Amino acid sequence: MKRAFLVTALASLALYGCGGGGSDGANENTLEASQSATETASAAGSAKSNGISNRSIENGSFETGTTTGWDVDIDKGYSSLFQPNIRPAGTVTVVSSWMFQGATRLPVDGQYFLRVGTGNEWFDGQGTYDITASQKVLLQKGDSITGSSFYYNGDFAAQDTVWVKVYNASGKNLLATPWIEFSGNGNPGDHNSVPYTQSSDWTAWEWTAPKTGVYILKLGATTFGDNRFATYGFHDAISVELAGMKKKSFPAPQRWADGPPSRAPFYRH
Ligand SMILES: [Ca+2]
Repeated sequence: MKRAFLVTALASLALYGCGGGGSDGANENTLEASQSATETASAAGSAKSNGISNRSIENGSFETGTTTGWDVDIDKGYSSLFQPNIRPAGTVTVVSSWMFQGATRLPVDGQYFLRVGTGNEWFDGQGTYDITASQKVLLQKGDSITGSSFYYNGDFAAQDTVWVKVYNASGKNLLATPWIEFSGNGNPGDHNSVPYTQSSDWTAWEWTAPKTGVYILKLGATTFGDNRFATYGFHDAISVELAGMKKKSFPAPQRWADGPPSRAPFYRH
């Protein structure tokens, strides 16, 4: 346990500062199906043109080797132990592999994938912090966003969640959680079959737009409390399948017997 912590702590230090500011661009846009793509792009204001007008995800496989196309937003917390005291709560990083316990996960598409993780920051207090990579996307009714994700359970306490969530255009209303996992050590009732220091397999997920409009896809991590022992979510091959042009669907592996939990049960260090 101590060694694992040192490794993740060093990784955290090495990656410190890799994040970045940014915002979700909270423009309220309500679209009607009759609007043209041009009107839609205009209404989207500060959002990226390609993500809005083309019914597609920009850099959804992260093959630029960067987070181009994604808005990175990392909450900050206060640590009386470290300098500077005000520190990013986690990291958003493009990687080419993930090694754990002698095993390696590689991309499901191309050479790169995204890692969104909590930190080893020893925050004071009992705050909640989000680390996210977001992208606005125009979808017509019946279009689907698909992708693959896995996670590394890096905290023996259930203080971290990693997830894929879909919000409305303002970012205020959560519409769906296509994928979520959380840290912990197999506490009774949490259905968590991935033990501490292990990783899940790549899992395919999908969400279909119920109506035409602009949506925000967020790939995120949330941590609560001291923000020690980092947990990571990994994401790749994110794209839009246009309505009426869908590939043959395949059943995603069933991780949760009773469906994904709405939130993790929190246990403190
Ligand atoms: Ca990729």
